[in-house]
Amino acid sequence: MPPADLRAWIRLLEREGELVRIAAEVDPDLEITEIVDRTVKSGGPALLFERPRGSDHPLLINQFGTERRMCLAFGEPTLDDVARKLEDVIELQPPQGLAEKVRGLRKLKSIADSMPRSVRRGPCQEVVLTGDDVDLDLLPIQRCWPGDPAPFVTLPAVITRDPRTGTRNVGMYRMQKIDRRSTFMHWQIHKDGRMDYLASDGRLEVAVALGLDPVTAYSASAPLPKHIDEFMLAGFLRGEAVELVGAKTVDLEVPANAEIVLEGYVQQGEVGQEGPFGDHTGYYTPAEPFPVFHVTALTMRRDAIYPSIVVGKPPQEDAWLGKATERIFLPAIRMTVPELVDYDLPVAGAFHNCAIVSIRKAFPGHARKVMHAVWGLGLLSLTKCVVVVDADVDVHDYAEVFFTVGANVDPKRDLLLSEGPLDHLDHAPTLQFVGGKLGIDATRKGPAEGTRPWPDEIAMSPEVRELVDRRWVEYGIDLEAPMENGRPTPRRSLFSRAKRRD
Ligand SMILES: Cc1cc2nc3c(=O)[nH]c(=O)nc-3n(C[C@H](O)[C@H](O)[C@H](O)COP(=O)(O)O)c2cc1C
Ligand SMILES: [Mn+2]
Repeated sequence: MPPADLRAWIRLLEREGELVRIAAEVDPDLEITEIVDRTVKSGGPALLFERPRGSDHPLLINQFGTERRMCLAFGEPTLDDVARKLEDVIELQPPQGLAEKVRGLRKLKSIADSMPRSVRRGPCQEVVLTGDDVDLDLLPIQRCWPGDPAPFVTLPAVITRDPRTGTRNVGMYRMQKIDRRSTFMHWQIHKDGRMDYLASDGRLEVAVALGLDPVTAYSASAPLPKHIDEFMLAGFLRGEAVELVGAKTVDLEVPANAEIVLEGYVQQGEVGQEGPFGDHTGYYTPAEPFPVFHVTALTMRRDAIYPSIVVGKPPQEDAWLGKATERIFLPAIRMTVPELVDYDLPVAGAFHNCAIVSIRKAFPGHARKVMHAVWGLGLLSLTKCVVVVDADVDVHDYAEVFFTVGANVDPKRDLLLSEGPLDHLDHAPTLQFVGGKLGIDATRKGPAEGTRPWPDEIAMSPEVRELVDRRWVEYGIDLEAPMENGRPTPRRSLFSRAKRRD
């Protein structure tokens, strides 16, 4: 079972040798970033800074920084196992026999049990500061990069409600500190929180939860369709409903187990210049207008722990939050694109720059159909470059993908230049938000698509592979790289491979 709250998570990390406590006083102004950057890039542990300068609250960072910790957070051996849990309910079919009916009911119950549950009290409200007592200076908010003009809250779960439908949304949107009682709210143009803001008749109440159990924290970053409550996904993935308690000064509910909660509101038309910010693109996002978030209450546990994350030139800690989404959403994508076998969003591509997709190709033009499907799917629609390969290519093995693109592509015939919406943070297009897209069809073609017959790829016969496997010791050749399916495992660069589906 995944950890119930941030403290249970910290205990688990400690038991697993995955956390280091730093007793020395360290400055949240830049110094922590440099420490974390080095730690993340060498696959190091989560860090609990016990004495961040200027604050009584410890700061937790790099909790998500490796695949192993991400799997510990979800309580599953691999991220594909997390995805399989969802696949099970997504693919629920009318049951046949009695045994299947019982299994089906159990699955339906797991969905019903995922709905958030209201409770009367929560540790997140042990301390309640309202009005003039609200003071963001109490928290060790990090200034991450030298060009950042102020400290930024970087790991928040921002809770809003759609004024028309009443549906809750939870998003992870960074918040630049303005003063003791206000921040900016950086919901980008394609995000659900911003839709709620635009739908409001002036003022929109907002609550921000900080320091959650890791699955609920992850769920804030999950790109669910607008009408689905991210806390429901969290409840499902945790196997236990998220418990919510009524906020003190706004009509919203917040996770009872949070370390810290900020309550308040944004007002339409009240915007200021947010940024620049050293962003996950590896560049500074220039200053842009975003709404001001007024904090009406700061509630917290008595000895609250403040969670943070640093983004920047990839790979950074957010790589594994992105990889979790890549894996967890595969079954959902397959619902609409069933020919899709697997996909990979390279960390170095900052997730929106490139998608590698493998398909079971069944008809001429099929690769192009899938490119358009990707460009029509949720936030994947912002993908700048889509590479399509056949089902037998391992999309997580970038050397194999590069080989396939080089070998199978006639640039004149196989590149599709299109256009459409692009990521808010993409600085390359001439206009912000919209620009060119590239599709690369690296599948095998043939006469049906108007080309010469396609040659066969070279492969040794299975009998000879088995023979050599059997006799290997006899030859006395000591190879360093272990064999995998009869060939040496390719050397993979950092983060190039999330675990392959079985
Ligand atoms: C560490 C981290 C920081 C993020 N910061 C922002 C941000 O400042 N603004 C934003 O719009 N999205 C940001 N995102 C991405 C959103 O959280 C993500 O797109 C999510 O789907 C938004 O929720 P929504 O789909 O309900 O709008 C961030 C993601 C992570 C992992
Ligand atoms: Mn959403």
